[in-house]
Amino acid sequence: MKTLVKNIGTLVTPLGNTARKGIHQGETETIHDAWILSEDGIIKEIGTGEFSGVVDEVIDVEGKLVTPGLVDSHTHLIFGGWRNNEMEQKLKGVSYLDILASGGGIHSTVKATREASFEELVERGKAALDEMLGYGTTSCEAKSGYGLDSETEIKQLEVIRKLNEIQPVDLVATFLGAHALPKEYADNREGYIDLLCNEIIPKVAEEKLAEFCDVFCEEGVFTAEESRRILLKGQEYGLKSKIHADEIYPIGGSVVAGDIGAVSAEHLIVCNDEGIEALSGGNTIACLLPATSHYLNAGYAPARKMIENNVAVALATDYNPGTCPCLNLQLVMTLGCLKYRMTPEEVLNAVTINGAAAIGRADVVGSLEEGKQADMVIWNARELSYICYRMGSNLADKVIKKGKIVKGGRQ
Ligand code: IZC
Ligand code: ZN
Repeated sequence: MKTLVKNIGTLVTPLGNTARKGIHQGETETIHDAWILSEDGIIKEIGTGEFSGVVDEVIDVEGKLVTPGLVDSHTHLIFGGWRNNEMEQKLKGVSYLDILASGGGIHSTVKATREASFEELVERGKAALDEMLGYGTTSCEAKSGYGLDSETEIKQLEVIRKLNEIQPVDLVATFLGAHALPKEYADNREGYIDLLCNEIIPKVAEEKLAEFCDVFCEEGVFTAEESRRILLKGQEYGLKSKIHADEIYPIGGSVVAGDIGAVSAEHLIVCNDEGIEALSGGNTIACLLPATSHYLNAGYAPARKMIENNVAVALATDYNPGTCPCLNLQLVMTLGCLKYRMTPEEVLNAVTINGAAAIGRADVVGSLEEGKQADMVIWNARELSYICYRMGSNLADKVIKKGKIVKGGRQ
């Protein structure tokens, strides 16, 4: 099946199979009057002017802007129940960590997720992915972490596997059993960490249910040393590392990330110079989540400083029921410009090739080049800067996944 996307007014894409950092963070290729030929979902050729040849399907984009499909590299996609009932507490000034310590927050989502059936979680995840696709997200990371027991963690990961089979967005699974200390283990931290290391991680690896292992390294949650131990155990079993680091307190998560060669460190709102140096030394991608800063009324990660220090920056939604119930990666792009002072080109790379690198898919997606998947967004825009500028609107006109229109137009 050959598909031609033609009349592309402007094509903007990063190039290559690796994360772009430092002075390369904002380098993009721009081609005017372009076309893209794909066959069976893979890009065969990109050219300009008239295309001559025979194809099975032609998608005329009428002079619009085209970019790679967006990659959301940090989401807590699978959960039962919302937490809007915590809004009042939040508005009265009760902090995120205090809500968690008093048994709410993650614990309330754990309760709802344990109670939810497999089918319910599939339905909820599918609805969320459908909304994401509408905003232009064609690949996405999805974490467990609302089970905190073997059965429910595995249930979440199996839901991710199922979703990968039944809808168009490509998912990459991350095991986040170390998201909080479950209530049953409140007096037995070691017991839970042993359970993770000796039972659940081996099982997740054996059943190939996740590619990454993640830990919430935070004051009152898991310490830097505990995080290191859990992530190294994951590595022993072939799970690459991610870490929630420096979100609220800088307790050493970014240093652990650099030390153990984590693929990415997430949040980094309060990352200090030592943390930035560790990330840069370890080739770890900084996965920044500005919509969460906005939602928590917190500060913003030092993105410019990271770019200056040769740390690759990815941007993601952090979609979750507590600190960011938002699926719109376009809004994240706007915040990336306004709050991190990143340029539209730096932001585009952060939500395409760098996001893809953060989830181990930079050889498959994240740029529009021969040999990569034909995942793209046709924008109701002529220029890249317009997408970042029009805060809050959905500017995705059509979304193409593996050469087929999956949102907008004829599906
Ligand atoms: O459900 O609160 N930060 N984990 C770490 C989260 C936010 C998600 C949640
Ligand atoms: Zn998160």
